[in-house]
Amino acid sequence: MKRFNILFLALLAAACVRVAEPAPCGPVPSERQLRWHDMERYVFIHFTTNTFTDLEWGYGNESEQIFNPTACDPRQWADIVSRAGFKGIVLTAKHHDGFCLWDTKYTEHNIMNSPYGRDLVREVSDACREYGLKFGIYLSPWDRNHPDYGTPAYIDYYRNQLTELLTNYGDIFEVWFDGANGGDGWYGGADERRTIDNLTYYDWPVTWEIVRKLQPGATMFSDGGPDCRWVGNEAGYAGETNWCTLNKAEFAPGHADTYALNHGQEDGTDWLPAEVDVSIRPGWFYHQREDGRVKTVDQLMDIYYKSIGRGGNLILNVPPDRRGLFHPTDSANLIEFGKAIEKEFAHNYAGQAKFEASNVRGGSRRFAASQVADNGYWATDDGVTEASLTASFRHPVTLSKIVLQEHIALGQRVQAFTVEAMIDGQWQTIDSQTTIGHKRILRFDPVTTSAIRVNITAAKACIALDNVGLY
Ligand code: FUL
Repeated sequence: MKRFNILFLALLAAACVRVAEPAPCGPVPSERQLRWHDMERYVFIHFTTNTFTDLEWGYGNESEQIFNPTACDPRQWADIVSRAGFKGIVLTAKHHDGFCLWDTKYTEHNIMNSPYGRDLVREVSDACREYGLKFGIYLSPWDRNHPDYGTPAYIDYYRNQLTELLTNYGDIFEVWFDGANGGDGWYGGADERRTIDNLTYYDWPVTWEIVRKLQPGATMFSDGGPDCRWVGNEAGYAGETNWCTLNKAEFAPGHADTYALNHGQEDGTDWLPAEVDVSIRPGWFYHQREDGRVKTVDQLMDIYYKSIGRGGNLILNVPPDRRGLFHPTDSANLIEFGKAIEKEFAHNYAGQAKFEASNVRGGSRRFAASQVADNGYWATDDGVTEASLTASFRHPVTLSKIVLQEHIALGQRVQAFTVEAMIDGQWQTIDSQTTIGHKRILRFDPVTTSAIRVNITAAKACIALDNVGLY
């Protein structure tokens, strides 16, 4: 008996010796960025005088009197957004026309002087909290209304506005810095041309410090980060190859190499993942003429797979109409989109599979999917950059989607992989891809199979996968 106890304890002790975690590979995400990755999808809301003038880029000479939504209800927006399973809202507190949706003390060109007369940033942030959503702001650097735009005085004005927004409306999860400045186009009510140098005028590092100080949890978006990057298009897709790393120093708001933004840079110096911004309508603002052109659930699902399914986050724009409500078609499609995502990922067959790997870091080759090896994820021994993970089923299952996630807390590693299915006793390749990152979803024609094999065929360092989902 005694002997048995000793043996048992020895075995237990051996089991408890933690296998050393893999060393980080290249740049790794900050805690803030990891939280951001987990948000995956949120809604953008474009609303300003443009909604009433039918423009996409207001000139800046609009009267405050035209901003007059008759039934504005941010609680309706938040209700629909949360019912669709989105995690937050980013509101255009000020678009390029310069009209401010909050009670700012720095300009009269604001909502308090409109017939609406209430602080909409306050109302939206309150509604977000009520519906369990995070709240973020967009503050356009380009301002076609402000008389000082183009001079250093405007930068002070911009920073003062930012300070108001970051101080008075609770926690902000994201601050969106748009790179658009209209080239050397017409700069507003004053009918003047004012050219700025995108690279030097805004002196971004100083502005970013304000965000860090006032809202340390907020992620900052721009063409060059510092926390997440533009994906290089407004059509709703990340590159099939999508690295979360980028040479940050080569990018700045308004200074974009769209190919690199779309694909990332494999050996980039910084963790700078892609955010995919796209509108549910052709325009960013509501136009009645586009009521028949709201993206369908199928189109939205396609965007889902090409954004979140390629390791990016999705910020989907849903613009309120002139009443200040989501249009019924937008609302219905958004909710159905949320339901479609839930339905497609309702049953994960990984739970009933037996997993086996060709290499497991410091240990046995067999493990449960739920506790993928020692550290809660599947990792291979140092130097092992090619390995296979096989999920076998007692009875064949029909699958059409595979979700893979890397343990990105330690960096992004996988450069190439294939997926095979055992069909009628033969392995058949069903897809061959490159990067994984935060999440990779592969869609394929349904296969009835008794086993699935994921072969990592190239990686920058040993493999570390967090999750395998089979649907
Ligand atoms: C662009 C802007 O010019 C559009 O109006 C919109 O705000 C989009 C999200 O970003 O750069």
